[in-house]
Amino acid sequence: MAQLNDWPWCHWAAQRPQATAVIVEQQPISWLELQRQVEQLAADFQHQGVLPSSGVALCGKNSYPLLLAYLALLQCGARLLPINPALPASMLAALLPDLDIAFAFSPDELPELSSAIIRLSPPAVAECQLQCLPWDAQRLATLTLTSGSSGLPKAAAHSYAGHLASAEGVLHLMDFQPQDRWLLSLPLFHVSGQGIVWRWLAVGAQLVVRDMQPLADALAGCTHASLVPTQLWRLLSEPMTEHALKEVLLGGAMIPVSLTQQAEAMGIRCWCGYGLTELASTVCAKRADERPGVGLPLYGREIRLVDQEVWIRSPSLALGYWHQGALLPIADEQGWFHTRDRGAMEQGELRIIGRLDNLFFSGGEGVQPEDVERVLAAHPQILQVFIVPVDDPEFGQRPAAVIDCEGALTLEALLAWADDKLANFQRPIALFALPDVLKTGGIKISRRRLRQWVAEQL
Ligand code: 4YB
Repeated sequence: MAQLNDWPWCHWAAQRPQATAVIVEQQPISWLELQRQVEQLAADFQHQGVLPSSGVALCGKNSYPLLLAYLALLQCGARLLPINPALPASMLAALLPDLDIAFAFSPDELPELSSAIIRLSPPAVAECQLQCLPWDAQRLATLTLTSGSSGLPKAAAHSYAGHLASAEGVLHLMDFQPQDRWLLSLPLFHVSGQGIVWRWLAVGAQLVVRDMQPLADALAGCTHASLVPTQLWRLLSEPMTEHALKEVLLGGAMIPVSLTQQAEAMGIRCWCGYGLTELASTVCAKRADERPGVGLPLYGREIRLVDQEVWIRSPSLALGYWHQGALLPIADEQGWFHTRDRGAMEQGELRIIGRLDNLFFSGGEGVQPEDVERVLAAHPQILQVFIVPVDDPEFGQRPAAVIDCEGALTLEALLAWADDKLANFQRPIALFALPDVLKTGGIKISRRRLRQWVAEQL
């Protein structure tokens, strides 16, 4: 990894001006051209009032203009908050005032926002002069929203150094060279998308920005991609001809061994990762094998299990949660972040069992939804499955299943299939098809919203 003493795009523009930095659809853009476009946009944002440390929300689906705005706002020294365009206006109204957001920008359309927030306009044609801000790796750069299971999301604040430490850990394990191409396959408003960007910037490699539908086409010519398990399931179910794909980094949810085995059989090297927003993406990872774990901590990270809870210490840990102009502490006094994930060391590696907060009790028995999901996910028709508790006068709570599946599947058929695989208290009492309203463009389905939706169906 290069030692960066300048904005990464300026560093690579000086080192390798004509090398390809980005491929937009099929169109290559050199580092020199990228630097010119980023600086012009940064100057334009400055002209509209963005100052170092201004809070700026950046809203949109992945696109080249969104990537340019991400880099340009960094170069302004802004405190940048990427947001999911599908977030409801009511949530933004509740969230943004506490995050001290003064400006908002979207290359597409901005959602409804308070009138106190200044909307940045698309770049004007006239060129403005850039006020150069020196690169300082320790500067607070981004706020990334967590997908908290309850209440409002929290905003994990990372410096450039934190993002680069995250990149460095992954790059110690995976082979990613300047001539390689990583598809921007996950959203920039999620830490997994930003992880791709920072690995690209750390190496000076090529980033591919494309329409993601269908994924098999988007992957043409790409050597690397980050995928959540459902994306890889869908990809494997589409006809795929020749591909350049060398390595796929998986994460975000439990990764079935059967999935990586199928992908490996097609010549795709799979890496199983475990990452979190607060840690700027990947913490543990391993090359996929026959075991369900996520390997060991990457270079620079430490993990501990305390009463089954995973604790992490890492230079990629956020500086804190941003709230009303201050950073709230994120770690304990020794620097450990308590993840609320339940884990175990098995056969020399970490296995994630589930979220401590998801555990519920049914007739006195503890149900860890992820345990049941792991079993049901092996059903050949099921792409994705969630177990949520529903209130029950006799048992307190009982499990219901929500599935994303191919073809029709009844509860009876599922229970017959799972007959010898689940304990009685784990058997779902109801089955629902995952509704589109809950697929909100993020990489994850919110369990809180799932629970609410299921309660409404009963
Ligand atoms: C898991 C899990 C696992 C997370 N098993 N539960 O660059 C990457 O590392 C990447 C590549 C592909 C897809 C996603 C990623 C990520 O960054 C994922 C980061 C993430 O999901 N952050 S999060 O804040 O939204 O959620 C974190 C939680 O997700 C963890 O606390 C776990 O509960 C769960 N999780 N990886 C089982 N392999």
